[in-house]
Amino acid sequence: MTKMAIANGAGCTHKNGLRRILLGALLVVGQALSLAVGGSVAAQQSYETYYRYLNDYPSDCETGWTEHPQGATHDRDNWYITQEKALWRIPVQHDLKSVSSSDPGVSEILLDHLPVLTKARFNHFGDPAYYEYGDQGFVVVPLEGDGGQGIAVFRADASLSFVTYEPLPQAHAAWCAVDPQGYLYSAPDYDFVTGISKYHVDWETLRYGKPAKWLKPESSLALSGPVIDGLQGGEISPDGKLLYLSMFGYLSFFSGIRVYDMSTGKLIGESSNGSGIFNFEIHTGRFEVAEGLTIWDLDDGRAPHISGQLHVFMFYDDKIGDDNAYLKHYDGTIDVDGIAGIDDMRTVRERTLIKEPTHQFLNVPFKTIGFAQSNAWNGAQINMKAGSYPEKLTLSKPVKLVAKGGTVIIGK
Ligand SMILES: [Ca+2]
Ligand SMILES: [Ca+2]
Ligand SMILES: [Ca+2]
Repeated sequence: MTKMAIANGAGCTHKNGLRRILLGALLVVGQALSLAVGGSVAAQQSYETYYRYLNDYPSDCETGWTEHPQGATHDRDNWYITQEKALWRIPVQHDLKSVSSSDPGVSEILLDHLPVLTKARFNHFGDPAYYEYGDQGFVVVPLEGDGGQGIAVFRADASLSFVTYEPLPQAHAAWCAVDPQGYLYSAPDYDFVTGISKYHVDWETLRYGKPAKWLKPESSLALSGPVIDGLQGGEISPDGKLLYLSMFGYLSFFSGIRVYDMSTGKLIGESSNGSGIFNFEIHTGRFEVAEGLTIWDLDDGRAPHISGQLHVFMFYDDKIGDDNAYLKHYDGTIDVDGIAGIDDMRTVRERTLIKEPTHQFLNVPFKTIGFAQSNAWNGAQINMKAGSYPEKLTLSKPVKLVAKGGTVIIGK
């Protein structure tokens, strides 16, 4: 009998803390159960992975920001949401289901009210990104138009004041993302995408003025796996290791989220449609469209009805008023419950496939830690409900094991 007393409860968001607990957990298991974990495991990459579908909120919703929503980013306390011709700043405590530009704390700026951009014939904001340099926060917004593509920079405060823009040598600019070092990424097109472009940003001069040139192309990153089409959104995880891309493909028939390793460009996972843990349910037949995304840890309960870390937009035009939008939420956790859990993925699939397309997923825990691990991504957290798990466990992935609500006993 092995008693496991591993990091209890509270989610750990600091990567150093996570790494420490992770190694601690592996050490405990390795010593106590003499499992073949050793060097190969330590050498495996651990990521910030967000792939467990939680819910849609808002769901099938029509309000101020939902006509052609394009994507989002955030600072510590606010959402920044783009529509084709608008940029919103919405406090995190505000219910996204009902938003008006006259609500307290909400700001909105319209593309058509920015003559510098309309003169340059830009007509479309894409999925934005946020970066803080010194004490100044910036929202960078990809621009598309009849005169070419660009990147616009706005101050991330209540004024949303426009700083400057610079043309981008790309055929399209549906999204941009910024990594922890301040490099900006975008895709050169939205169909037939096999890699992403990287740009150096001169944040220092952006902070102090309106420089003529502040973007400089760097070498691009090739992506492995199937060619992408209908690419709409991109985001880099806060640890800088993973690239999350959202797309709705008519050529490839793939719509949803793909996740790539930023150091190798290797595809490490993709969502499924209507089933599974990484569920991105989308009905392209009824013109549902995947849009941009952001990664923001909202497990602290500040955002009404929203939790998780990965948040992805989808919308469709129901022909009545504004488009109806969904915001899908994901985290990096798998629950295990030795009594009420399931140990057969087919069960999950059958249970979800017979359901009407309500964008809901029957999120049931797994029965065994081993089965949870086989469905976990590197870096995932496995929450074990207190109790006995009479299984022979071999850990082969860098996962974080957390005992929830009491003692967990493995192997007897
Ligand atoms: Ca778009
Ligand atoms: Ca974004
Ligand atoms: Ca509508």
